[in-house]
Amino acid sequence: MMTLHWSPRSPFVRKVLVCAHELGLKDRLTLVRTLASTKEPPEALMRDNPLSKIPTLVLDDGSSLMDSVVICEYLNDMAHGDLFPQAAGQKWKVLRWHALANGLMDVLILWRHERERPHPEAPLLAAYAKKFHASMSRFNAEVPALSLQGVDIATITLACMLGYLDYRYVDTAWREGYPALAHWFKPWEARDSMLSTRAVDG
Ligand SMILES: N[C@@H](CCC(=O)N[C@@H](CS)C(=O)NCC(=O)O)C(=O)O
Repeated sequence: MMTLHWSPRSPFVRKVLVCAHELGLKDRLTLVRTLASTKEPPEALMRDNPLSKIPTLVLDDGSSLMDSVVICEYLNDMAHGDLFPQAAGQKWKVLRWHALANGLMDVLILWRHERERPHPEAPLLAAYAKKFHASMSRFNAEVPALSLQGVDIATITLACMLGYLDYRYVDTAWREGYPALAHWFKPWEARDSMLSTRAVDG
């Protein structure tokens, strides 16, 4: 059994859970609810991950792995899965899309922190919005190529990023601005792995 520092709201944790689900490993994970407060890093989490970030996976021997993509690759190897294609033609395509989707998730977290501050910095808000729209436009334009991809670390991360928009960024009305991407997301929303890991408050 492996223990995952978990929150129902984190898109990075969701990415790990969706991978585990798709790989048939979800019952091998014990979830511990961990509040990764940025201002008050919890001791219990810091013992397993000095960066105080979730997801963090604690293995049977007490050692731990951090950063969602590392955890996902570990699970993929354990299950002999194919979420990380190795053939050169696929590998760099998938790692690039993963980096874009994951990087956009980072931007969304920073943007949210900024906009919830009592006095947000206008230039920062504008820069986050600019990066958001540029990245979304890029994905929207690449939907024809994305549609040829199956279930892999890139498409899972992109789906979790879009799921996070539906949770925290409803105000962006992203489906109206990026209809091809919205169409791409439809079958993803209906997957068991996505339905059983939806973000909830609490
Ligand atoms: N690069 C990390 C990002 C994880 C991350 O930012 N997690 C957030 C929650 S969504 C967190 O733990 N924040 C607490 C902190 O940074 O203090 C990954 O991919 O796992």
